[in-house]
Amino acid sequence: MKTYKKIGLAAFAAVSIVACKPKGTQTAVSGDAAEKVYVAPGKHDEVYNFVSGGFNGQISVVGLPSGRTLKIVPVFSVHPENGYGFSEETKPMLETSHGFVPWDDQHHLALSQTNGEIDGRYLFANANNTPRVAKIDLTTFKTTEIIEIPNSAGNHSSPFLTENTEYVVAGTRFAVPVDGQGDVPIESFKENFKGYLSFIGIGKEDGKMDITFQIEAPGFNFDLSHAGKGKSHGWFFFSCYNSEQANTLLEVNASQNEKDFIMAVNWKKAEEYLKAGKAKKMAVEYAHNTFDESTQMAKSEILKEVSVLSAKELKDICYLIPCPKSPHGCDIDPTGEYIIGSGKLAALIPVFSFDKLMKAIADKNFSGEFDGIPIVKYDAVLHGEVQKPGLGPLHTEFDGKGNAYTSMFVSSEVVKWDIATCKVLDRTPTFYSVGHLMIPGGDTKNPYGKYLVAYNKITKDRYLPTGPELTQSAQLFDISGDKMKLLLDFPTIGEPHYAQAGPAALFTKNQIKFYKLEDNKHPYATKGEAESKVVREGNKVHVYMTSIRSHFAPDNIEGVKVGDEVYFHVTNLEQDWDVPHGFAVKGAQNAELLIMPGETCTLKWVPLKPGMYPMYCTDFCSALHQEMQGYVRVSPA
Ligand code: CUK
Ligand code: CUA
Repeated sequence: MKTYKKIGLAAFAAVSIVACKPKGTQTAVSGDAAEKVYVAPGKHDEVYNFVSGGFNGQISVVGLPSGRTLKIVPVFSVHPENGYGFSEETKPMLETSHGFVPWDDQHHLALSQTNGEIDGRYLFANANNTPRVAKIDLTTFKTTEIIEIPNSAGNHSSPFLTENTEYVVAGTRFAVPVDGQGDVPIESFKENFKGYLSFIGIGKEDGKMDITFQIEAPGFNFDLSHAGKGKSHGWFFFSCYNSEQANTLLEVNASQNEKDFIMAVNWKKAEEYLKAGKAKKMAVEYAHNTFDESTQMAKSEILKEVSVLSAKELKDICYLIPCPKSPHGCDIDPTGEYIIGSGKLAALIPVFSFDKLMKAIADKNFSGEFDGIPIVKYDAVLHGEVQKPGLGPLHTEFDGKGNAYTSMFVSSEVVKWDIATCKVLDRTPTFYSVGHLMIPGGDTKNPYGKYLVAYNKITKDRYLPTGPELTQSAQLFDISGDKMKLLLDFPTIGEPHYAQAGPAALFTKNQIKFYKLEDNKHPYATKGEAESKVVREGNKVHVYMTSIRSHFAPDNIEGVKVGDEVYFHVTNLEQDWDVPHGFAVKGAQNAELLIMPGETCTLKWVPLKPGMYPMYCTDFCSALHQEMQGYVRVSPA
């Protein structure tokens, strides 16, 4: 760290590409680590950790402190293991205005909150590539809703939520021309490219997502954000930068401000303007996909309009706080007073004060404006700067005891500092190049504390090699004492970015163990073997099929012809926890089905050649599982 001051910006940029191994650091595993992470056979973990899958597109559920993977929740990528995106019921979940998009890049997660605390109801997730936000129902761990974000490209600044889950918010990563008007010269950035922030309202009772309004801001690229809480409830804070040179920044005191900001957004004020009819209706196209738990069918609708408020015209909903050098993370402490911007290339971490921001806005203590948005003076809103925190600050979380923890990507470490004094208290190496870090409840009003998990970008020598691609990984630290202590390394599914976590009891209390057969309103449900049948409608063949330990009904099917569209609607008649049945047929173009007790799932198959096609249950369900099979005879057309 000694040489830190002497590294010029150019050198800094170079090291930021290749992360360095922390110096002089042995693997300092805590002496009592084994005891602290050991969860005895048959015992449950203390915490649920929901981890983003990055380019894997899914979310994994990990128990802490053991690091055991409990489940992969399919969200934005098809998942052959349980037929997500392959079954007729779930295909509509992956529809977009660009058609069926069966993959995405999933980075950030947000657990629903009530009064600023995790309430265990929903988990929200973003898709970066084709901009979407998903909702996972935590009673079933199923993705039940996906909404596409119009006027947006790269949905990285998302999802972030307000303290009562009034809104889930998504900012565009790429400034873009509005939807439908994208065929313009790239040179016309200044006139045509805008940065949109989407406020997705969450229904109080049904949890349904609806894009209540968008705010049209200048051509910024938005990065991470967090909502205000407590005293700052009603505000949102986004880190942002303007990668193009087209702007009106010349009026600004350039040395300090450069071109990077935290944008403070007064969303309560925006709501007032919306109510007062100040929004314009804009024609757009975006998909809204919902999974109906009673029929167990998803449907996809294309919506065609969105309400847009202009930050420039309305003047007092957006303000810019200068923030040095490519801010990435933007985090709000549990009290709602401190706003922490992490400039990836900055040599310090600025901490802004919400009270000072309010005063600066009231006093119009501005240094200029950027495309109509006032810029408050850096010094007027600064609480303090954390000096020499390390290299490459990215993300900050909190323990609720007045401490902040920031990930340092370039110097591969986590740094603990005191929010009041901005003094560094402790630092610990990570292996290697930590991106996000996460403390259970660490972005809420009431952090659970105790653990910190670092999600690392590179593992190099930490695990058994597996060819050119090595596992991604997380590291668990004990933060209950003054010093952070390394407890455990554990591999992750895909590339982990952000994660969320909370005490297990918040989630276990709501679990649904199976679906009640009597409540199954699926149009092709078969509620008893006596009702099983094969129905032909033109070239469509509907097989109303049941599964129960250990047979299918019907299990021998004749009368199917080459080129028919065969739909196997399989209802699992079991009414007990943890008894799924699988279903697969030879040559089927889709994946298998994995049908939960009381559920109906549908596999579509178009046989291309005459012959005898075996089908079978893929999930070992009883001693007679291997007998759970049948035949489909396919005759020439
Ligand atoms: S990003 Cu991954 S390290 Cu997409 Cu939140 Cu900061
Ligand atoms: Cu049902 Cu194996």
